[in-house]
Amino acid sequence: MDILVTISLVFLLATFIPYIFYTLIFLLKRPIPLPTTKPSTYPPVSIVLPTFNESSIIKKKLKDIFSLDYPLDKIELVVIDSSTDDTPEIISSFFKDIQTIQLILIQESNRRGLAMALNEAYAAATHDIVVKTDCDSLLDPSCLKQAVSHFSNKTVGAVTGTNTEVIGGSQVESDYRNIQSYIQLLESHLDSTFIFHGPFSAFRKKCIVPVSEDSLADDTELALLIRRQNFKVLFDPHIKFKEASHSAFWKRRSQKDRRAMGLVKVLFQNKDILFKSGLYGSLILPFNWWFLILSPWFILFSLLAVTVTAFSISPLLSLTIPLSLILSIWLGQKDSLGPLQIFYSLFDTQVSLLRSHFLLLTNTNKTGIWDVDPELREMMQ
Ligand SMILES: Nc1nc2c(ncn2[C@@H]2O[C@H](COP(=O)(O)OP(=O)(O)OP(=O)(O)O)[C@@H](O)[C@H]2O)c(=O)[nH]1
Ligand SMILES: [Mg+2]
Repeated sequence: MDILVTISLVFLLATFIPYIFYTLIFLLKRPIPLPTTKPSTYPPVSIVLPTFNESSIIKKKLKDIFSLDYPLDKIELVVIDSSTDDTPEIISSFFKDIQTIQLILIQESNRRGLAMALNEAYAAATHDIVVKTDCDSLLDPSCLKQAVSHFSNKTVGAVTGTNTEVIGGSQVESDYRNIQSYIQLLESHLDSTFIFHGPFSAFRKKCIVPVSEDSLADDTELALLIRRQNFKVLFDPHIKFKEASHSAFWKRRSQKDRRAMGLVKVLFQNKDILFKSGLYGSLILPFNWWFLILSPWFILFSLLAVTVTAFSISPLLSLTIPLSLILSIWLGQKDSLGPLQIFYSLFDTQVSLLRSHFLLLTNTNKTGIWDVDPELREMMQ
């Protein structure tokens, strides 16, 4: 029994080691966000917007792009659309009398998946800085200026920002984003960050290469491919956006587990640069392997060991483990765990990752196509 308890504790500790280690380096290095510098010039920028059946929110998104604090005549909007609803018609009529932002509207004959659509849109973009944004997100007006300022540094190949407000008010997502921002800030300070976000990522056009056609994490994959070319790929918390999300356990699974699958796939596809390529390959990638690939299994083994220990004392006692787990999930998804809520957000992430491993092993979603979440679109309105 003692052995099982020890095993359980060792696994639990192993789960948290990367978090503890990152916290210690964070305290040692005390990374601060890169200073906000106004760009001296405003270079032309291409904004890429992929759309699939977004008729309920597309107008709002276009208005959001027009409210950016940036000379609008320096912006080209590349929309790549595979809708079967009237999204492209709404876009065309919105742009009918517009003279500032130049529109390039590419209509796909059928839905091929986001990654393939983006590869085509990036190739069509004509400017040296290319920003990618999702329809179901809102941008802070200053984010384009802030992102552009980084590209005057020739070593920077890409930059992403942070979700400062979760539309819909999900505490689970908000806690997870806060933790992730610390991780990304540290990684950026050390070298480059691993995860890039769909609502806002900016890339140096000459560094853009096609991502895998079935990619489920296109922004992270592209950032990594740019880091492979020895450019820095940074996180800047001054680049702010809003995105909708759920707290409910089952509703979170479809979005979060798919994104988790995407990240795990990117790590596997690029395992050849593990322990190479400076601190990125020798520290940041290995720790992301630990966060994303090892930790979920440690949690599972730890729970199993504790359940077996409880069973060896009394079968009835062993029931308390799954029951307390269910109770924690029930309270956590209602954002009602008080001070423990933040741990729940980590647990929820680990659930996604573990499930994503099983989904990948069973070859689920090989196409890179998924159902767009209508409830998240409603929250946007
Ligand atoms: N052209 C094109 N755009 C797509 C396709 N799938 C999704 N999109 C668009 O890509 C952006 C991101 O898609 P989302 O479905 O929001 O992806 P997500 O944010 O990971 O997931 P949810 O918000 O949970 O639905 C949105 O603007 C979609 O309209 C596609 O197959 N083709
Ligand atoms: Mg989305």
